[in-house]
Order: sequence, then structure tokens, then C-alpha cells
Amino acid sequence: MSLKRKVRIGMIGYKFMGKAHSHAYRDLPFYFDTDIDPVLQTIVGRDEASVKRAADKFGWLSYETDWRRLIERNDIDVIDIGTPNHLHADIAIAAAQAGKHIICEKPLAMQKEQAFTMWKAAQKANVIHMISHNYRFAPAIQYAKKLINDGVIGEIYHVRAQYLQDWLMDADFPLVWRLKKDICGSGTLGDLMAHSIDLARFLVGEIKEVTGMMETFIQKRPVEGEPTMADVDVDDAVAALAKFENGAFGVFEASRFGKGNRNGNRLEINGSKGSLRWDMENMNTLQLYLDNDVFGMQGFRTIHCTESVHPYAGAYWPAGHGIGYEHTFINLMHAFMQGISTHVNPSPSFEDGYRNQVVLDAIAKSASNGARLKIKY
Ligand code: 4PW
Repeated sequence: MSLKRKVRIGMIGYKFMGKAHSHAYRDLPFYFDTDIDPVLQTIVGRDEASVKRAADKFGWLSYETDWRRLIERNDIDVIDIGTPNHLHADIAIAAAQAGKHIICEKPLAMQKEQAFTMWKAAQKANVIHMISHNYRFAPAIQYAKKLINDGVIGEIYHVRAQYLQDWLMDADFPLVWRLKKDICGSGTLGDLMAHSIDLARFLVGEIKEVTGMMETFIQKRPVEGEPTMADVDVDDAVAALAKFENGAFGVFEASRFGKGNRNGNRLEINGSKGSLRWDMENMNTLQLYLDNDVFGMQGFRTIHCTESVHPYAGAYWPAGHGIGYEHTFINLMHAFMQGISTHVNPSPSFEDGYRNQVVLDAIAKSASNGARLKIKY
């Protein structure tokens, strides 16, 4: 019998993120030596037949059809929120008031005021809180952070980040929840650029000023299950310029119309002594250019971040055997469980989610009024 502390998870949502999170909880003890054993206690969804199927497939012990009932239960320690964005705040605040630890999908909220309330509720309840920016947990990103902190690329001048997908380019694709402002808050801005802003804040620092532009290329789409069309009221693409507190200059682009880019989440950072490049579609490698390489032999070198010196990589396979998208979630859940074990809040926290949301809101505001805006937290 395991002597590990059992942490009973209640997860709301069972689709894309529900699958990623379920898998992460299940595989975590397989790779990491922790003093916590996550228990897949209860999964929640409104449609009973579907949530029951998900419970069976993902290995949950039970299911519920009402998230409020989940939060009332005293056999649940953690609330995991993988619902559409408009429900994040109500669930997180209720979970905090019930003394549950919380992990929430991104973007944290519909707007910054809501994100602030969520952060403060979690802080007041003294529960562990995390936002699921999983890409931070790719070994190559964690290693880039170490190189930057060690001064390897020197003072940072530029960060440029793109997050491009192409799943929405068919005009017959229906008006799903990610295209309805009252449910998602924003389009590519909160769905994709939120990740780039998180990576930039993690690697480079706080943003102090932004301008933004947005575009909706297909303005009407079929309503799901009905023979009618309705307006798309969120962005298909967004671009933003940013200045960082440390003087760095940022260029960000996110789109669901980047043909051929299935999940093209990339960034490049240029410093006084070198540069770094990362691309999620080749996630185990990091490109590094160093100015002090031998003249004539300079160029971007490819670091395979699969050695034990690379954060998280050693938990998996021998060098050269890469990991995938799902492992970023395992690493994130490891940080979350460590946070619960030590009661030291891990990063990215709800505070990071709030700061991210402040930047996103400013980009949206700038896109609508054309102004260049200072970031005020
Ligand atoms: O990480 C990405 C997102 O934030 C995923 O690839 C899908 O696109 C799901 O939501 C966004």
C-alpha cells in the first residue's frame, strides 16, 4: 500500500484540456518521485452520457453533472477548471471559498477585474493556485530561462513571438464556443497570444506598454445544429507591439489563419551576446547563437534538450529520446503537486494569470481605439 499523501482531484470539463489534464495526473507518479499521489476522484460535465464515457476512458472513479455539487463535496481537495472561459471565475471563487486548491485553464478570466477577484479569493483562502500555461514546462523553455538568468545571451533587446494555427480557415466551420465573445472573452488573443505573453513574461520580464491590432476574416459562420448564420464577434488574428520594463522590445502575432501552421508556437529572443529560438513544432530543441563562438564558425547551434541537465528531461527517457505535448502538462502538474505538498505557491499562479490578462485587455483596447497604452497592474 502506498504511503504517499492522496490528493483527490475534481475536474470540470472533459474535452481537449480534460484529456490532457487526466493523462497528466495519471502519468505523473510514473515519472516523478513525489510524496503525493493524485487520485482521479470525480470528473464533471453537463451531458451525463458523455461525461460518463470520459470518466471510463480517462480512468476517473466517478462523475457529476453539476460543478456546484462537486465543490460542496468534502472528498475533493483540488478543483481543476477546464471549462469554457466564462465559467472560470464563478468556479474558481467558489472553489477557493470551499478551501480547495485550484488549477485553471488559460486565459484566467474574461477580463482583468474578474482575474483580479479570482487571484484575491485564492490568496485569501490560502489555497494553492495555478494557471495552466503548459508551454513554460517544455524542457527547452526551462533551459532557455536558465541561460537567460545566467547571462549567456546578455542584455535582452528583442522578443518576437508567433502563435499560429489554421483550423478555422474553412468558412463552413461552425460558430463553436471559442468564437463567441460572451463565452470566450476574446478569440486568438486569449486562446493563443496568452501563451506567448506568458512565455515572454517568464523569459524576459514584465510588459509596460502595448499597442494592438485585430482582424476577423470570416464574419459570419453557421450556427451549430441550425440552418442559420450568426456573427463572429471575436478576433481571428491579433498583432501587438510591446515595450518591457527592462527596455526590451516585443513583437507578437497570433492567428488561426496561418495556413500550414498546425500549432506553430514560436519565439526568438535577441540579446547583446547571443540569441535563442524555440518552436513548439520541434519542441525538444533550442537554437542558440553565441557571439563569442569562433569567427567563421558562428551560427545557430541546435541544443537537444533531452539530457539530464535539461529541466524535467531527466524524469523521462535516456538522452536523445524526446518527449511530447502531453509531457508539458505532466511537468506542470508536478509543479502543482509540489506546491500542494510544500504549501509554497508555484508559478504561473493566478497572479501571473491576472498580469497576463491586464496585458491582453490592453491589447484589445488598443485594437479598438488605436491608442498606445501603458500597463497598470
Ligand atoms: O495550447 C493551445 C491552446 O491554448 C492548444 O493547442 C489549443 O489551442 C487549445 O487551445 C489553444
